[in-house]
Amino acid sequence: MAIPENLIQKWTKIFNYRDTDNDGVVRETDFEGYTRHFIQIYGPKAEPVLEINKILWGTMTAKEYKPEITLPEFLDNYTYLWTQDRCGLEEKLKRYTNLCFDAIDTNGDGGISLAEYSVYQNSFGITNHDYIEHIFKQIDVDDNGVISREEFVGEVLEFVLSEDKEAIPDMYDHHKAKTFRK
Ligand SMILES: [Ca+2]
Ligand SMILES: [Ca+2]
Ligand SMILES: [Ca+2]
Repeated sequence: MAIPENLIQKWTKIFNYRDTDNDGVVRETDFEGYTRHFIQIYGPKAEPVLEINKILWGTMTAKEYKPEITLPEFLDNYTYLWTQDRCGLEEKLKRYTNLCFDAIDTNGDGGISLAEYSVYQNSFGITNHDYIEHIFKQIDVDDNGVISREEFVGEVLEFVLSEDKEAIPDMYDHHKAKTFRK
């Protein structure tokens, strides 16, 4: 089954977003470091994310366990999952995004404000406020100034799994994160 070109482009962005040192390889240790950093920012509330991230690593390497993967391997694995086990992949991503939502919503009011979303982006070195606001506004589908759980989980899943060209194209775009201006 041929994979739509725009899905391949989005998955490539996800890989590059994870390959923070740009050497063409994502390692499980990088992945864990990223999650530990998340826990440092958000405390015990974020600890379940470490567990689900281990499961997600299993997803990224799909067919057999590997401590590191390259872009072609990653695309191959996601192609396999997208065609053979899309429901399983969707289920894991849903658990992951729900746990992330709980952590990012630091005041626990059930919504992510722009300030809370900025803390989240800043914690991964993304400090371009124009970019952060640009993505925030697109995830806030009903435009009420707050990202609800449904909006957050829905938009991330749409980015990863949907062929829909309307899915937020800049969400995991490291280049745009640096260069985007209003
Ligand atoms: Ca790397
Ligand atoms: Ca909140
Ligand atoms: Ca909203």
